[in-house]
Amino acid sequence: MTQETIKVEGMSCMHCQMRVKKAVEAVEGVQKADVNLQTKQVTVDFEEGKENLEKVKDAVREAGYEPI
Ligand SMILES: [Cu+2]
Repeated sequence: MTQETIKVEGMSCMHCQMRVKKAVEAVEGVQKADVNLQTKQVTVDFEEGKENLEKVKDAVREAGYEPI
């Protein structure tokens, strides 16, 4: 398992937090996503060999938030 962390702008409440979590966890190769509303950090656990941060960022954008 490989862990990566990105920052996401635009989340303001628990609803946003859940939306981002669900969007990221729907990406192929993602085992788990932890979204921290305070630090704006999204910690993503990938299956070995299936790391794809670009797809994660696309999913975040599609959900209506801004990955940085
Ligand atoms: Cu919200």
